[in-house]
Amino acid sequence: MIRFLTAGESHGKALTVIVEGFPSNLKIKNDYLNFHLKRRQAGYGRGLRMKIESDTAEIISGIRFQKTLGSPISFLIKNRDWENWVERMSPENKNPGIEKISIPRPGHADLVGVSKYNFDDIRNSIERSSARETAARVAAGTIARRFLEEFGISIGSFVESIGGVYPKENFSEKLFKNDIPKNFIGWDLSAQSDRSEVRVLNKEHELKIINKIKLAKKKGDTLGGTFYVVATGVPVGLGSFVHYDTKLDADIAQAIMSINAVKGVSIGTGYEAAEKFGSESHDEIIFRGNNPDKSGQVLSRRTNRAGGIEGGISTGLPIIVKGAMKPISTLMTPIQSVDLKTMKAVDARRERSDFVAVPACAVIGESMLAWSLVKFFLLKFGGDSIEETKDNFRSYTKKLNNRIRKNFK
Ligand code: EPS
Repeated sequence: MIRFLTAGESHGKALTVIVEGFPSNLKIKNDYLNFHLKRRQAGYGRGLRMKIESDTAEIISGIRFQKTLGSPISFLIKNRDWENWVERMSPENKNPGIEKISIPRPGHADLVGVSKYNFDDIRNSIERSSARETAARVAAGTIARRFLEEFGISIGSFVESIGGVYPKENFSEKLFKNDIPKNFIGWDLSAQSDRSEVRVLNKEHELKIINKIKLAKKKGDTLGGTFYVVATGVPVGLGSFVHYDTKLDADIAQAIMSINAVKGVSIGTGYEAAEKFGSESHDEIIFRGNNPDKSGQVLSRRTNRAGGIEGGISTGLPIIVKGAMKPISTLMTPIQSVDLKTMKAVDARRERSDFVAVPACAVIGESMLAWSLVKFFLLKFGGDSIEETKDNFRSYTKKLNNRIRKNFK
């Protein structure tokens, strides 16, 4: 079973990650990790912090000569901003005069954090609840992504909307219709969206969104949005219907929902399906005859409204996940809060933050989806070395079609 653990405060010395359970001999280069870490930092609407940080993962263990060893992999991602916080974040208490924060921001973890952990300073809540932690997740998720590539599984994402600004033509419609080019891979989406400042697929849409963000900034306000993460090449049979916690869609939903500020997740047509007739919602099963698809399958679906998962199990079609991120909760024109020192109504506290982080959220979504897929992939195919996993994978996929035919003869 793979697992990862992250540690680190937003303005502490560094973030650390321990990643466990990957087979040996998986090739991975430091540049590849840093490339994906950098993608998470981009996007119009981020705050000044992203000008300070330049995330790179220092490999501490588990990788030798650009290959995994099968032992725990660990990384260190330094917080450059720490230099400005040495005293405020010190593990020692040499300067008791440091100001304590007593005004919680609505929507942030400030108030629930001090309530739960019995803190006398909101700073203690702010630090670990910060989305800075997601840099560590991207490092872990990038190992997962690299692993999936070995099996032809590719992941990409795009932003669908920010502040309610949707595109005229929504690429998700094409995905649901299964009307995508034959050699389309998930990464194609990111290759295109990474060129946009807000990670959308269309220039006109980008301009409209940037104008909306400018308006939010002018008002001292923030915005959220929606994004899609798509994985192609996923074999039939990841996940299971036997238990609530073995369902692939349930695990993916948890993985995406765990990203800071995400309030909604759906798979395939999701909420839209709830408004339709069954005949408009389900995907007709088709037999491809002697014309198997890329994964060698002869049975498929005409459309992909299910988003690549039926009964908690992958169908072999692209996995389509949508996430909804609420607006950032630090507002430069604040809404009302209560000062915990005086218990009087006051404006919420302002502090440096982002105006929009949906583009980054989509990149983190890629890592979380990769993680979830590898979890189920290794449960099914196992292996202590990547070579062993490949043998198991090939033997399953090669025999899949024949098994079905034989069983029903
Ligand atoms: C965050 C607040 C901002 C963001 C931060 C998440 O940080 P700061 O308070 O230092 O300006 O920039 O995100 C990151 C640092 C990051 O790497 O994504 C928050 O309150 O969640």
